[in-house]
Amino acid sequence: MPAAAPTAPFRIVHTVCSHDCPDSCAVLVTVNEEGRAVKVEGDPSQPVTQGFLCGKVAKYLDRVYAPDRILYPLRRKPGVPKTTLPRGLEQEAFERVSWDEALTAIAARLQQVSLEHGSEAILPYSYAGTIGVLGFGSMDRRFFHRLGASRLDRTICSEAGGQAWNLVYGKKLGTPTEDFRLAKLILAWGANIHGNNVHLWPMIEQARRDGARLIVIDPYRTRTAALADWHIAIRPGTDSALALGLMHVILNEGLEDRAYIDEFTHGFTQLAERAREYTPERVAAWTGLTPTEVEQLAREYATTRPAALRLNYGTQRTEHGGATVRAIAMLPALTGAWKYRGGGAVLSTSGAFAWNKQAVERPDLAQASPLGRQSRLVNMCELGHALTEMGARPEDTGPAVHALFVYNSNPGAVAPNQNAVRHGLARPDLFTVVHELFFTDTTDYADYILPATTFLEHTDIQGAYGHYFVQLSQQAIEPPGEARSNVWLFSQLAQRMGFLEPCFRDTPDQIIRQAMAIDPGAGPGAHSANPGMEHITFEALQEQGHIPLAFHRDPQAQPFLPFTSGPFATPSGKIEFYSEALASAGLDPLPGFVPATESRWGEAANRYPLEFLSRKADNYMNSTFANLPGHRKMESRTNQRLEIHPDDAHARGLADGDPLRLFNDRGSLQLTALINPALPAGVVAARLDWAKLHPDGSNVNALTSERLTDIGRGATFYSTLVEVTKIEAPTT
Ligand SMILES: Nc1nc2c(c(=O)[nH]1)N[C@H]1C(S)=C(S)[C@@H](COP(=O)(O)OP(=O)(O)OC[C@H]3O[C@@H](n4cnc5c(=O)[nH]c(N)nc54)[C@H](O)[C@@H]3O)O[C@H]1N2
Ligand SMILES: Nc1nc2c(c(=O)[nH]1)N[C@H]1C(S)=C(S)[C@@H](COP(=O)(O)OP(=O)(O)OC[C@H]3O[C@@H](n4cnc5c(=O)[nH]c(N)nc54)[C@H](O)[C@@H]3O)O[C@H]1N2
Ligand code: SF4
Ligand SMILES: [Mo]
Repeated sequence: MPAAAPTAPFRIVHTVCSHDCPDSCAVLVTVNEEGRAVKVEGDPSQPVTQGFLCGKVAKYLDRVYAPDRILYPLRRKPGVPKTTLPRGLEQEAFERVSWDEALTAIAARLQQVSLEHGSEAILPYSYAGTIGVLGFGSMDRRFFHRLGASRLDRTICSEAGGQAWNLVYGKKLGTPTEDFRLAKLILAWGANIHGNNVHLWPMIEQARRDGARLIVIDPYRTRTAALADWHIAIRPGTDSALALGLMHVILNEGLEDRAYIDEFTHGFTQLAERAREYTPERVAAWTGLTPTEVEQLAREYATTRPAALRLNYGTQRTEHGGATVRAIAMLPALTGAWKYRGGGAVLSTSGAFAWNKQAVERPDLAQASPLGRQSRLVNMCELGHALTEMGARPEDTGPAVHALFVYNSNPGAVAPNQNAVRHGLARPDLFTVVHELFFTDTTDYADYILPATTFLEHTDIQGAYGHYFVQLSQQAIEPPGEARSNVWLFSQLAQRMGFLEPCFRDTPDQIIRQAMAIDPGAGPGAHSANPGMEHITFEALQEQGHIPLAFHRDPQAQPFLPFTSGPFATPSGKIEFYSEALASAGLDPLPGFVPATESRWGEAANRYPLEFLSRKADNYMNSTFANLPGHRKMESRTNQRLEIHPDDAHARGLADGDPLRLFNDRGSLQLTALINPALPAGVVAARLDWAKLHPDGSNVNALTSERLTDIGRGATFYSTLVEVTKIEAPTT
């Protein structure tokens, strides 16, 4: 769908960055008369994008036109074993086939697996290669529902925090990003703003020019932490103790907002009783702060107005991440910070977008599948288990996995317990299809590799988890080679499978209208029927690119103050300090601190005494971009380094630059030491990268576990214990 008629030598197309980032930038793509994209820039008219892109997407044409992009469908050559392939030589393990051959063969194999083992033996594996509504989950979901494949529980990122937030507030809404400008105190809690949410930064800068203070709570000294007025280098996984300690001080000193609490919250008495246990002294012992710091932070937070809390997902990648997010999320309800424009909190804004998921994903198609019902759920954090020992646990139901269909994800790099994952991927009897743009840690194990598109090459519609704009991403250029979008792929595959339902022939424009609940029979100019989008038409989006949700249309005249008028979408209709739902699930109805199994207080710390943060790179997107030389250069300071406190390094005879082995029971990894006095003692950190770019072919996820969080069954990347030994020279 071309955006504008190619009359001028150049045309500018409104797209949306579809990478998994809260900012969801409006990206203007300049396309020349040969149809080649020659420039990408942030749209100056989008109030959050404000005309700039992050460092990684500013260089996006390096990705679109990368010489190593996969351009054609490929099939594994007969007899070539499944193993990690040397970079640059991947092509040799595969042979080019036509789309038709590939689709026919894949459909036949899926049918065969379904007949022999049952349709649940097929497992889709996808996450957030694109977060566009269509690309993230539309035709693919229809396809797998109709097929009766196992359903994937997409928990790897935000389920613990998301569910925890919803237990307190009922809906993922928060302070608008633009309103952070008005704050007098900004608390960035487990939030790497420069790295992961850079469009919040100009708002913070403006607030600071007007006298605001920035406090960062993060065990790691991020660029944001280094620029803060106060960096609190808390020990990983102890944030709930700190949040309860703050409550303790706030209540002791009468700094809470009684009127707000009485009107809008549930369970205050029980919470107050719980908070009484968390004296600054006890909290200090767990968190590594001093008691005075706990008191100072509490007073500053409770007495500064407006106080804005940017809680990102860092704290919930820990074993008790659910309780942690609940505890932190309660703070603005205790102090009434929500009442002031520029105050409150934001974890995610995604709850504001009421897409018509039923129409887009068609879960009802499961009835027509061989199972005649919804299939089993497989937790994506347990991929290693699912591929190697399905059936070994009492809770496992259904057959072993015999076919794996990967798209929008690179589990060979990003999934925990990498050695188990790879062991599974290497199974010769496992049929694996990967829809990708590059030869990744996962494509090395594929039977078929299919070429995928970038957001410049397909049409999509997108909300955001960091702002309140609906945006249309128009196709700017033709896909290179034979790259095809997710929607196209699953539509074609459905035809090959003989699925006759008309929804498998829907075009992207039709699915966009379905997502927006625009009556398919209505002509041009018909409005969305989704709450908050009633003023939006498809044509207006084509013209304007981005349109704010109804409540955010005129922020000057009508600022959006979330959680200032009830009832809320919780069982009690109030903000829940105390959760009956958790109590009836046998969980603690109140937030509390419990040390992680893999923490300095755990039994395993005798053997593996160091707490390991396997962090994201500021200039990659999880594993995306790590193959591009320009992006790698921006990460050169910490490439394949283990950051370690001087005391911990000294105890192991390590000097800066020494080669070392990082290990635990699950795996090991060679890195070199980077002495970092800003880390808390006992905490080490290394970055997520492609495994195949490490000398020994493993990345940080060789160390992480499949243990799940307390709430939401999410991933616990940041609750990992390790030990380090010096090695003489790296072996490859
Ligand atoms: N540049 C860049 N941007 C990204 C991504 C990327 O990989 N690179 N990833 C995207 C994705 S998938 C997501 S989900 C979002 C998430 O964005 P964030 O939630 O910000 O994700 P993280 O970087 O995992 O964690 C944020 C910070 O939490 C810190 N942290 C770790 N453990 C703890 C803890 O126990 N307590 C506290 N207080 N802090 C802790 C980490 O050191 C990190 O600096 O960002 C997105 N944006
Ligand atoms: N140790 C450690 N591990 C982590 C994390 C961490 O902080 N530390 N973070 C975790 C988090 S929060 C997340 S969200 C996950 C992220 O896990 P993933 O969602 O798997 O993220 P990426 O590594 O970005 O891989 C996405 C892949 O999708 C491909 N892709 C992009 N667009 C498309 C498309 O349109 N179609 C298809 N078919 N493919 C496309 C990209 O090329 C890329 O290889 O990683 C998790 N893993
Ligand atoms: S990754 Fe985030 S900051 Fe960068 S362009 Fe995309 S949405 Fe914007
Ligand atoms: Mo994520």
